Amino acid sequence: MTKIDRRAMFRLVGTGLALLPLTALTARAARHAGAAVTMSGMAFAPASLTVKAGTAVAFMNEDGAPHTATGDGWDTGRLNRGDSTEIAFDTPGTYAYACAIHPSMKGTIIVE
Ligand SMILES: [Cu+2]
Repeated sequence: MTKIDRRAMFRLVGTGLALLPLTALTARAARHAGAAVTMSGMAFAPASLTVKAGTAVAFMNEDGAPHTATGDGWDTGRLNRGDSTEIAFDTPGTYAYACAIHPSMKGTIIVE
């Protein structure tokens, strides 16, 4: 009985530790939240956005047509009118992206 209780406690501690990095990531993203890119008139606005590392960028579709913001290794998925998705940019660099449905729609996120 004592053994089982100890193991259960161990599992709880393990679960808590596993959640820590996720919490830290969420807190960091929230600190710089507020940047947004609008999909409107078949274009991303602003087409080029500069943010600090750790910023969560919200992509919001205001068009009748569905759009995505699709970069190298990241993707908002299909967003219909009124939908939005946040992508966190943690590493400095220049991130080009396009709409997977309308490839002529292009944008860039610059992370400093
Ligand atoms: Cu599109």
